[in-house]
Amino acid sequence: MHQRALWLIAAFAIVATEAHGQQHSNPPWASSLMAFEHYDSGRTHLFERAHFRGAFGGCNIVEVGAADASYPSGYNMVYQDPNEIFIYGGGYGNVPNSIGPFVAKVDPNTLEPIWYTQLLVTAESGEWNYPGVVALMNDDFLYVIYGYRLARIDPVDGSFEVMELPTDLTVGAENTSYNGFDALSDGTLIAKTVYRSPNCETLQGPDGLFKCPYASTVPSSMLVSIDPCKLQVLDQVTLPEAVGGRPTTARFQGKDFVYLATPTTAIRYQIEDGMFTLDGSWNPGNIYYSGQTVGSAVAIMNDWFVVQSNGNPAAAPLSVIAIHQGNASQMHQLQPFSGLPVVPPTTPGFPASIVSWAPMSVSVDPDHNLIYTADSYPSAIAAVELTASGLSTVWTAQQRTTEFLALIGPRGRRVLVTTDFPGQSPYYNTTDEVVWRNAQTGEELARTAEALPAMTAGTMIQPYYFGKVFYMGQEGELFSLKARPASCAGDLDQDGSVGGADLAAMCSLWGGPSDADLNFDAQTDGADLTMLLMAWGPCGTN
Ligand SMILES: [Ca+2]
Ligand SMILES: [Ca+2]
Repeated sequence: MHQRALWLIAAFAIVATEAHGQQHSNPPWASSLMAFEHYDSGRTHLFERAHFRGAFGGCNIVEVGAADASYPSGYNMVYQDPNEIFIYGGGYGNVPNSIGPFVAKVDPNTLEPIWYTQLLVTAESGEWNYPGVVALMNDDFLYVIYGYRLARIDPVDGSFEVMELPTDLTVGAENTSYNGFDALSDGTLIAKTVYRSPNCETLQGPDGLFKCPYASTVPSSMLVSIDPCKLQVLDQVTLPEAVGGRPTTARFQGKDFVYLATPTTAIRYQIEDGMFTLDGSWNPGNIYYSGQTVGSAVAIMNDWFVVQSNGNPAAAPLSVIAIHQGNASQMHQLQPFSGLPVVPPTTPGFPASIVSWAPMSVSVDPDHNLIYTADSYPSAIAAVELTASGLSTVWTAQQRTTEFLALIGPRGRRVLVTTDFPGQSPYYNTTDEVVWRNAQTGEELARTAEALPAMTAGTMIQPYYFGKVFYMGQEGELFSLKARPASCAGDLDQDGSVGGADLAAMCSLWGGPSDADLNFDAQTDGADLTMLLMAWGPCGTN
């Protein structure tokens, strides 16, 4: 009896840890599964505490729950814990119903808004409506950047204070937008502008960049540092060139840096007491091949700066580029898709010479020195390994996405989740499927059975607790998705059979939403117990 009790306690402990996660420290972000768009300041997109609850090497199905409420052009979500979740959106001014930036607190079970704060109606203000970001910091406030403003929001009721950020006088405030921010561990926010040409003021959202014939004539981007406590700008510098990708910060050898890919090279600034100093000693020279375009946001993988080229449509295949933070002359490059045929998807407005477009940035797994890359034109994604001798391709798979690649799960059980729209044109796809892949091998593990209304290009599947992810449709749809074994819904500890450990785990999670909510109704109750008992025994036999 005593032994059995201990065994049950052990089973409870394992499942409880998986269900709720330990409190991981990730300053300056709140300690949660997702407090920032890419979890950490290094933009790894690695969400270790989100789990894939399907089977590796088995048949999985995807359960879909849909919201009645509408959250137009959702960009990202952040969580304090499984019950306190928030969504930012409205920033794709070219999408129907996106009237301006909003943040909402969402009931995780019904997906209804608890509060909904419309920060600005850009149709009334006459401003460029372009996506920013929301983050939850370890001072327990939500910070959202949008246009040329930063708001600090009280997560309890959605009330907010707002500050205006520096704007460019030549294009005007109405054409200045800060596309996201990053932060140092002490909380200092780092943000950067993009500009819409005043000749393209009729174009909203990303159209203001991708469809504007004057997009290359805008001023060089501005980099600012902000004290979030005082809502004060600490420093501002003009970058050497216009930069599209969002800034990425890293602490290396005791110093704080911000890294950016420019249209010709990679640069970094050291940041001390909020002040920027361009570090000219770190200069990799030209990092692109002929025909390539500017890299998107940088990811930091251990000692390495990692970026992929072709953030804008390009006439040469994409490169993955790794540069050592300690010595910029140590650089590796690989074109993982250069051998693949490109059947031009005829994206309206893109020249016929285009063979590559990758609006997302890389994702990285620092535990395995693996880099995940995607290109919407050859319609492929890949895993690339960084070793002492350079970069090499581990696997490639046919998949067409314009989204970031979310990497979920603990070490040894990593899964890559992103969208796929086979046969459709990038930027103009009307539907998306969602695909889960074994991140080690590329093997497809699960896929939504039916196509969902399209996401906006350049967003990401949002990992959540309990094996779920959230999917934000561009016109306001919000779905929760959960992959699970087709024939073995009750195998909670994933040992290949449904038995006493799974029953014990379910009892420990009884009540609300949990990993043991097998029928996906946000309650762990008798209906789930019935499903578990019906599946009793080795997987695949019931
Ligand atoms: Ca089991
Ligand atoms: Ca249930």
